[in-house]
Amino acid sequence: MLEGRDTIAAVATPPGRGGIGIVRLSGPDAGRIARCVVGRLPPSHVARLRTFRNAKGESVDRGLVLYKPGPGSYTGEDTVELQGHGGPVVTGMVLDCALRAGARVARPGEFSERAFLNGRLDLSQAEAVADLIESASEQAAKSAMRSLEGAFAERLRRHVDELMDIRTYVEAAIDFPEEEIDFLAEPELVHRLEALRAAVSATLVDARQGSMLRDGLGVVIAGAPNVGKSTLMNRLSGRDAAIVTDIPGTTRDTLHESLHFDGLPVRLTDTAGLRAAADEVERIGVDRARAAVADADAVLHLVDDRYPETPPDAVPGIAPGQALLRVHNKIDLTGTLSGPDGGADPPVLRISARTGEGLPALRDWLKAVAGYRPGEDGPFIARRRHVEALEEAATAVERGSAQLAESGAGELLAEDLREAQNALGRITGAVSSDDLLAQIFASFCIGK
Ligand SMILES: Nc1nc2c(ncn2[C@@H]2O[C@H](COP(=O)(O)OP(=O)(O)O)[C@@H](O)[C@H]2O)c(=O)[nH]1
Ligand SMILES: [Mg+2]
Repeated sequence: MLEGRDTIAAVATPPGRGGIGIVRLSGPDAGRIARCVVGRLPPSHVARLRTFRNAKGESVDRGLVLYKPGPGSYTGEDTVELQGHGGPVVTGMVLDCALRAGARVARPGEFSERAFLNGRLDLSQAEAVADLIESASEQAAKSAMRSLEGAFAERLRRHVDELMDIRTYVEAAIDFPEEEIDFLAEPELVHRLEALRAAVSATLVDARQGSMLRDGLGVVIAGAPNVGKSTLMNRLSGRDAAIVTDIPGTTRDTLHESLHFDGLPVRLTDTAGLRAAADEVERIGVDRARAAVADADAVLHLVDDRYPETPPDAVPGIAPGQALLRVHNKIDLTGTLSGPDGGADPPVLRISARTGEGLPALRDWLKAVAGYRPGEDGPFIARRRHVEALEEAATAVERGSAQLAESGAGELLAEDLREAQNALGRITGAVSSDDLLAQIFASFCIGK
């Protein structure tokens, strides 16, 4: 346990009126401070009714007191919960009693930060606490719970164990080159590296799904004026979010809608038509469209099916690796059948935003891009930073293996393995910086 910490206090229930209001204390002085407020403390983990009193001995509230001495508490420190009546004034007065008795107001996420620093949770689990609280769908909540229970942490631990094992072997082989056998040439090593790469990649696939559940898929509708972008936006979101007219240049700003496809959260953006803008406002709109495209996970490039002979322009702002679908709209006017154009690159889909024809296929394509497996909850919740770290780890292992295969370069392999381990360590918090921790815990709520 970490020494020299002060004792923190916060209202842990949401602001406003409710059945109960909980003031939570954590730190070496939690027991003493609580005794100032409630008199005698109940035994560990047993709730007892007490009157809460201020420094003058006046009763402020009455409720249950729960005392959990460290290290067997959420934070790993001595903690006390004062469960009084849920009103902003009364909980404020109880908190004040605790502060006057020597506690300090907790920062957002400080309880969870202490849980992490005291080794009660790894960083991925601490983040899962916040993700559980913030989850916007049942799937996301279930996945966050599995992360909190350690499903993600356990996988990472296995990767790190295997990495350390291989590293030890490789470093020993480098240090004792005079041995008869070339240990680096052993096929066993190649197999282990391949198995590790495959395992990390599998975790990466699951992490992408988990991060998609948390952050959703960013989808941008782009294309020339009047092709039906806003009509499609309204169709997919099921409401008249965007103004639709037959006047080119109607949409001058980017519009956002949040929706779900089968539990997959989607952030949909409608953009101003991409063309040489007629005025200043439209020019800004086109710039924003370009920026939205650059940020997107998937881009729907809409074209009018009546003019298929015009070769569609490239979408400005799109990067090589981005998922792009060319969508021919208004097939109700051309009589073309809906559906995909097999083998085209980028893939082509024919729809009518007006009649809704072809939209199920469009949704399916987006789900496929997200790697979304409907009905499956995903084994754990994850964040973008986790996905990036896993990508880094997988790449480092792959690069190391390649260098070994090409030139028997043990030193380079060892360096790559070290890099992979560091990347994974950033997820669990084994490797962390104060900045990273501050950034993560600042997004938590007060009292958690
Ligand atoms: N017939 C037909 N008209 C459509 C379709 N989608 C959009 N439109 C019409 O095309 C015009 C331009 O649509 P709008 O959504 O504003 O296009 P945007 O400029 O790309 O946003 C409007 O008159 C729409 O009613 C479609 O699938 N079929
Ligand atoms: Mg529009």
